[in-house]
Amino acid sequence: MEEIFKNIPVVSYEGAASKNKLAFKYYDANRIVLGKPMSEHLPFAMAWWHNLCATGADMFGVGTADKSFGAPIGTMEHAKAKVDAGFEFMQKLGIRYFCFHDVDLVPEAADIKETNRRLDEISDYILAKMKQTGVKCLWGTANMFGNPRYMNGAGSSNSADVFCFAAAQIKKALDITVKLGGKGYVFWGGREGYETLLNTDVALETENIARLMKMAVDYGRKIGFKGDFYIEPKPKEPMKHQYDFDAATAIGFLRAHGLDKDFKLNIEANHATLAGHTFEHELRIAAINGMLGSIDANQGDMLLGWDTDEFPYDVYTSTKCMYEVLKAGGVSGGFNFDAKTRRPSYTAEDMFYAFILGMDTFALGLLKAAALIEDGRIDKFVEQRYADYKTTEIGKKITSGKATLEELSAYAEKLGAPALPCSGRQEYLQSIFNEILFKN
Ligand code: XUL
Ligand code: CO
Repeated sequence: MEEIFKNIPVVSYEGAASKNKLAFKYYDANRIVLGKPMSEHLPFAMAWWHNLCATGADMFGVGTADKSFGAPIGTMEHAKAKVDAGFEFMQKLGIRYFCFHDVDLVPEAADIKETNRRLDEISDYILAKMKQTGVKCLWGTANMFGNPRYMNGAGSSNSADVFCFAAAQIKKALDITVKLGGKGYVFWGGREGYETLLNTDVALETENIARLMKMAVDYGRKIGFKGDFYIEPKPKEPMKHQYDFDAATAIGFLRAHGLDKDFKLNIEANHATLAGHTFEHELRIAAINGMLGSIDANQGDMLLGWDTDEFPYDVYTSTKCMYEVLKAGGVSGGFNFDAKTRRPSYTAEDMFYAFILGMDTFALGLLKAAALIEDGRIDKFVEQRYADYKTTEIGKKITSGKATLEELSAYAEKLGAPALPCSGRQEYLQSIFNEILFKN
């Protein structure tokens, strides 16, 4: 097999002092952090769509990057060239997982039977590469937003025929995910939402989405899928209102429809910020509800109100993310770089620099989050802040669920007026965060 990225060597760890552009400065796969190698804390994944398919095209212009990998675009030869490029890329970076949409893998044909045949062919080809390299599939999904038929959504479409087409695509994407041993299956409801209530039956649409998910669970379990289904919340874009607005909304939806045993969440940083939350907020909400499944690692731009899908470089945020992940005992899924190089970063080298940046940013985040936990001052502060509920009789009664309003009212009357709660000490805690972040 001819090498595709000829001028790129295998990327290895050289430490923070290295000036080698093609080396990791912080990601040291075998370094033990809190009892586990970095590579186990950080099961990184490559997104097929951004890395192997996207050319940097936007609403104002055609792509800048050449992703032909030496084959004519739109052919099965090209689909295979992408597999070759993807596996070489992952191996050179030590990336152990990939994620895909069905139509990232093959060009969609006019007839679904032919698309499915192509998917069978390409998945055989991918499977052979997986066996040779040990690279694994993190998750698969069906693209139910790109084709014009999904203009009103998939499960939420007003057309029953489109709904059936979505079901067919999910069935095949699940077949391929299971064939490739995927750990998860994602529902990102890109167009599962609406533009105006004037033409929308929200009750029917949301119930139909749940019906489609239930069918996916039933079929997946029937064919031996043991992994987690994920909802990937996002509040808007492409639709104005999307039903899976944020983690709390998605959890409520899953519970309301009895899907919470089979589903977890795939939390994406840039989706969190679009929802007006921080990444760490969404991770915390998922984690405390037992639903932290997987992570789409990227970042947005606070000056732009859309999903810019940038490679993560903000170490404050990656530290806060890893703090949540460590506290939650890790993720069952992984860290998929749902991120693309900027339009002017159009060369093959840029793809590598982007992953080096992302992997180093998360490695630093992991190291700093572990240091925050080992330092213990922040944890101790939080524990003391809520000490009432562990140490006082009345506090313990409240958390045991045995207190009544009458009793608490009598207690309050006896007290006359409560003392002010203790100081929140935000500035002091932030100074600890900085101290740890910038300490060598
Ligand atoms: C879109 C997005 C998707 C999902 C998979 O914003 O994040 O790429 O991750 O469909
Ligand atoms: Co995503």
